[in-house]
Amino acid sequence: MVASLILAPSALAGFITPKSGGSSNANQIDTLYKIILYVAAFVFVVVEGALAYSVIKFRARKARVAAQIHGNTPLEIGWTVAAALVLVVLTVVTFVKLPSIINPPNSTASGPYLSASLNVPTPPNGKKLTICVQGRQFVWRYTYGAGCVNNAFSSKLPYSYQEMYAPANTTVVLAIQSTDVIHSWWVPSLGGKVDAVPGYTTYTWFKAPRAGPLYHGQCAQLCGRSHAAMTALVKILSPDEFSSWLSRQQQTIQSANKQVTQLRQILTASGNL
Ligand SMILES: [Cu+2]
Repeated sequence: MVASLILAPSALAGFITPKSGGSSNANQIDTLYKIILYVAAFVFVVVEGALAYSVIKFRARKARVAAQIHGNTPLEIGWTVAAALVLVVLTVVTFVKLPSIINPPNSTASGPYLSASLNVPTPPNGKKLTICVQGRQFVWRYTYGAGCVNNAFSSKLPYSYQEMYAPANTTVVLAIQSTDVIHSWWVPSLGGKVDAVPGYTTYTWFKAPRAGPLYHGQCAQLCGRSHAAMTALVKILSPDEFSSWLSRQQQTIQSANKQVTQLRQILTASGNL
């Protein structure tokens, strides 16, 4: 019963293999992982099987003297070449798969997200949405829009904390930074795990195939006492829903700022500030 549960592929999915489904790079990482896992499992079974067979079949018995064999050239060449071939195949497969993991694909959504850059990963058609991810003890902050790395405050870009909103079918490039210690951005279903390092900007991307899902993530670098509380959520919306969410968010921030300004004026006037 337990064995059949363990052997069922669905029970294994996401347990000993990477999560996937939220973005094509996550799927490619998952596929590559499985290819290597299955090849390694096959080698393990063959080697351990031969070992177990030999240990049992040729075990010490009374009044029996074991044949002393020294060296077997064909066998030794055989397992050296076989091991080398396995490595060559895995290397080739890995390098064939790598571009689809590293390079962002084209956006399919016709959003107004066009931004060019020299050092940021950019899909071939140039259409992408840039979101800055800023780690700090102990929360993630997301700033939306091109220029979020340098001009987030002067451009008054909309932002949110902890829960990121992103459009489906759009290549979303994340520029990842930290304001204090090293954090690590990791939403398993969306692919790459990337460190947020103070003083540097690192990058990853995702392209969600459909609107609706809510993906869970967790800071993957021990960053202090409340590291465990540093979770992340990514909600995928349709491009239209995303646009209206973004303008709503901008209005909410503006009116909150207005209230703070008013409160400050009242407190200053009454001598309480
Ligand atoms: Cu952290």
